[in-house]
Amino acid sequence: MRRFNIATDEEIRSGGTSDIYYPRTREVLEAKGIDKKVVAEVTVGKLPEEWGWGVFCGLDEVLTLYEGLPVDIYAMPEGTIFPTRDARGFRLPQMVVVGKYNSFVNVETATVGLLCQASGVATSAARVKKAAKNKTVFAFGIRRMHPAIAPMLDRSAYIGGFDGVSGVAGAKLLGIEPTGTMPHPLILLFGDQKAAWKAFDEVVPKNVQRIALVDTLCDEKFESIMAAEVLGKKLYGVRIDTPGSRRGDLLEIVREVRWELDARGFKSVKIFVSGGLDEKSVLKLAEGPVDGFGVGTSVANAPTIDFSMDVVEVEGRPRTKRGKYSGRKQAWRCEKCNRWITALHSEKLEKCDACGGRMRPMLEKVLANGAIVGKALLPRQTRGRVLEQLGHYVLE
Ligand code: PCP
Repeated sequence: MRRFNIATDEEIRSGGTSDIYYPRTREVLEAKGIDKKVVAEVTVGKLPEEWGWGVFCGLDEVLTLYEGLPVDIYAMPEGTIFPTRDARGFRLPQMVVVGKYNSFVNVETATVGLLCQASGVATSAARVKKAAKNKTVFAFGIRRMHPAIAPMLDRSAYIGGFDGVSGVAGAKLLGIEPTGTMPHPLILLFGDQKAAWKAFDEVVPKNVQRIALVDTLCDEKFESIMAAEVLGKKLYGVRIDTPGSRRGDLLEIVREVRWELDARGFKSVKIFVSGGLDEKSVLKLAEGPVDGFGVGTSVANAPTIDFSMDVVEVEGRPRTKRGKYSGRKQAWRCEKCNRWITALHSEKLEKCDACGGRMRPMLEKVLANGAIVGKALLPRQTRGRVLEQLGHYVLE
């Protein structure tokens, strides 16, 4: 019996979460004895919110979806920052599936959905991380989303460049310690901030940073000073989660807190800010004396990237619908200047036509006749790859 409103692993893999027209298509094709080899290509029409680039994420679950199916998959490595079009304006493929159409038609819906949501979250996270400059950013958003997808959301935010995640299951998947401070109810149940901070310090393991929440009962400045006096050197930082109704100028509140802490010798106490933050507010606050951010809904509920999957070749012949380019393709990227070129699969590009750098084919074989191939990177390595590339891109 289904207790939560979620699909089981088996339902997802067997097409139980498909749009109905795909199994019907398969039924019709099978009834008429049509079983053709195709190339299906994943591309993006337009990125949301005027984003100029996306972070490719969700391939891990796509491979879980296809494992055992008699198809080959070629994809950009997870964590690749991609444009939707190449340097000349041609659509750029992010993934290609090669095999009998009937063998994967039932998972087409799930394929696209896995990539659309994970890549949307990873891209939003990368943008927030870039907006934060060199400051720390933690994912706090799973509370606003269905818990069944919390691990995927945390993984995507981390791959996008976030430094940590609050979710227990997400952190476990990533092989990292979950990150969190303390919630308002802790203070409210003690009815006294000092008692709550002291109790937290007494009970919680020593390896957990002591970050006091300082906006529950009084002014952030006075609670910050109080926390520093109560916990002394043990206080790692304060978290300011000022309610929207009291915010006024949050950057100025942060400056004031920094000033007053410094004036009393608490220069090492870090300042974290959370609550309703997004790319724009992080960009502004990062100019001030903020050491880190907790960002939730704006990233967990990021717009999806509208990947679509289209047949571009049937039985070795180029064939596709209006609005798309036919033929199996490869996406090439210049190792030197990051220029992207879409080319037919039969073409081999050597040198970049702009800078002469070496062109690298970015769609690598990741599934061979249903078997996962290639080297799997750890999430922190994929995240590192995103952070490395982020330097080449700007927030638009
Ligand atoms: C923080 C804040 C937001 C959370 C974190 C971030 O919660 O109030 O609710 O999500 P957001 O970016 O979507 O706003 P806490 O202060 O920890 O929540 P609580 O009131 O439960 O203590």
